[in-house]
Parts: sequence; structure tokens; C-alpha cells
Amino acid sequence: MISEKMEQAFNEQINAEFYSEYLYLSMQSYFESLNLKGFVNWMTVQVQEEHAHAMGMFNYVHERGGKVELQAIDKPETKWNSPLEVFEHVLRHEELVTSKINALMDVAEEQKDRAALSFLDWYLKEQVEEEASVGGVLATLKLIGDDKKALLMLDKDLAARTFVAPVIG
Ligand code: OFO
Repeated sequence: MISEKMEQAFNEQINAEFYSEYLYLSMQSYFESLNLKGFVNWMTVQVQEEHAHAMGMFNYVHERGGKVELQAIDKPETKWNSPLEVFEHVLRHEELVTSKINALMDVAEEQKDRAALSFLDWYLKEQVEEEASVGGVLATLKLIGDDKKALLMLDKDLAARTFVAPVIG
């Protein structure tokens, strides 16, 4: 059984993961409007990953005898001025999520919930990977600048990303 405080903290993080899914879906729509299908694909995979992150916690709370109460998901941004601006936003967002996972681990530590700590370890490692992969695309976009040909080459690269259902926990 998890404590009420731990359950509440997980519920908040589940909402944050669903918000991430929503935000990336909004970014996917932006790339659809630019007809950059590789970027669309990258965002499609990101959306699926965020859904898996949310569901991993959703299932975990139930496994521990807790209850999930879904909250309203905030409206995500819908407008960006360039792919570069989108990926700056993604990196900022992932850094925020990393801080939220750290805060969740702080609650687990304070509650002496070692099982939750060990479960959350996967999320912490995932955040390191997320920030690195987003940082890589962002660095390439900075190099590309206004070069349309180079942007289309990156778009082709991003089309290769595939979703692999994660084994969480
Ligand atoms: Fe769930 O990792 Fe991104 O937000």
C-alpha cells in the first residue's frame, strides 16, 4: 500500500505525463502544417512514449493498492515560429519533467517508500536519455540555421525513429 502523500504525488505526475503527451501532439500538428513528415514522425513516437510513461505510473499506483484520480489536462501551446523554437521548447519541457521526477523521488524518500524509489529509477534514467536525444536534434537545428536543404535532410533522419514499447520499472 502506498501512503496518501505518495499517491497524491503520483497522481500529479500522471497528469504531467499526459500533459507532455498533449503538448507533443500539439507540436506534431504544427509539423503537419509545415509538411515536415520526419518531424511529424519524431513527435508521433514522443507522444506514444509519454502515453507509456503515464500508463506505467497509472498501473503502478493500482498495483500498490492506490487510486488514480485523473485531473484536467491544461491546454498546450499551439504556435511556434520555427522547428528550432519547437525543440527549444521541448528541451525546456523535458528539463522541467526531470525536476518533477526528482521531486517525486524526494517524496518517496521522505515517505521511506523504497519500492517507489526503485520504480522511479527507470524514469530518472529515461529523463537522461530524453534530454540527450532532444539536445542532439536541437544542436543540429542550430547548425542548420536557414539552410532549407539541410532541414529536409534532418527531416529524413527523423523519419527513421520508431516506437519501442518500454519495459517500465
Ligand atoms: Fe515523460 O518524459 Fe518526456 O515529458
